Amino acid sequence: MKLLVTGGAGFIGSNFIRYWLEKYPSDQIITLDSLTYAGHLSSLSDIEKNPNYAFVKGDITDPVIVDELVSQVDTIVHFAAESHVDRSVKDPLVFVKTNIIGTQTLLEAAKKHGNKRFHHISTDEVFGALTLGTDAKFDENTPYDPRSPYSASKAGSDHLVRAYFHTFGLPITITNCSNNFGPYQDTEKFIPRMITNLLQGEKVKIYGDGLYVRDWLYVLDHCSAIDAVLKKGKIGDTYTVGGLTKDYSNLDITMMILKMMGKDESSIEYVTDRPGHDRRYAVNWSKINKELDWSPSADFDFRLQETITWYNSNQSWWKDMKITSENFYKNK
Ligand code: NAD
Ligand code: TDX
Repeated sequence: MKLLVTGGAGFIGSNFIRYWLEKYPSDQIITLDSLTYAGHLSSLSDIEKNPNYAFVKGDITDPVIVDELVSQVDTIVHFAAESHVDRSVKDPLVFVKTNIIGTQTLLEAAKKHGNKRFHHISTDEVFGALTLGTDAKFDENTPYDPRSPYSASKAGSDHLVRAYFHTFGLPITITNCSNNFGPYQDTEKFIPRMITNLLQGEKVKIYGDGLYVRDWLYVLDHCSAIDAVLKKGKIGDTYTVGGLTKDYSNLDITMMILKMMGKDESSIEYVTDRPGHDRRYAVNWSKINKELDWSPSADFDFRLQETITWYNSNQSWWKDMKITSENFYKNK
């Protein structure tokens, strides 16, 4: 296969490229990434000399570069996005540009060049929020109810991807997954922010009462889910992907990390809540489990400990970005 991976210098994209080239070493990957604040070439430094890998710096909203690259591949795996909810509260416009116009630019090129296979990476946040203390979960039939500029722009991109399937017969699939964690995640996100704060002797910052619930998916499990959908997924279909079977609040996760890092509750600082903060996400992943035989590979606690070890051993990877992310939080 020859793949165009958008957003390959980001968290999940870089993990996906590494996963794919290890598993399918004769496949070829071109990645298109504009290297925003969230794009880090250092996440791909072990891959840059691989003859089956090429990096192109460019924007997914640029039809010229997108057209040229799409013409060279058979499959597009679309990760590139503005992905941080807090940033979407501060500056929604760039989310509309990248997430909606960028996706449409890619879809148009895929259509023009003979209906190329298109896999779109999306989020469970398009489904809105669930009530705390219930067993309700998001699945493929949950109505859309996005509540932040980020999730609204991702919802818009999902609708466009489905529209190109119904209107033009573009061979698409979509995955809507939960919160990823693991190596190479930017320190602006919850789990790496907590770990790196503690490694630097700082307190962790908990929004509001800390009783918000997310479903946590180990990033390489997400990559294997995308692999299953690309190889065996039904064209036109959506798959919801999650990692947990029970609820953990942000505070529960904080307590686990504090314990694993030999700290206690005195390292917690409660800070102002996020506006419009979604209370609870939970994902029913039984469709991808039954139809494509996918499931998460290990327990959450095991992967969390591995992630802490990775951040401890790779401080040079995150030291500079930590300054950028904490500056963002100071000025938001
Ligand atoms: P990220 O923010 O770490 O990386 C995004 C990458 O896209 C960066 O390398 C950035 O430079 C690039 N990019 C941004 N705008 C671009 C543009 N206009 N043109 C070209 N490149 C551009 O994001 P991530 O966490 O790796 O998320 C990847 C995808 O997965 C996104 O579509 C996101 O919505 C989705 N997703 C993420 C999570 C999560 O927990 N991280 C969960 C569900 C879905
Ligand atoms: O310092 C913090 N303190 C805190 O309490 C940060 C950074 C976050 N939080 C809370 C907010 C959320 O309840 O932790 C939870 C997770 O926050 P984020 O890491 O910002 O993730 P979230 O907003 O849930 O969105 C993530 O998962 C779904 C990704 O950033 C999205 O791209 C993805 O679609």
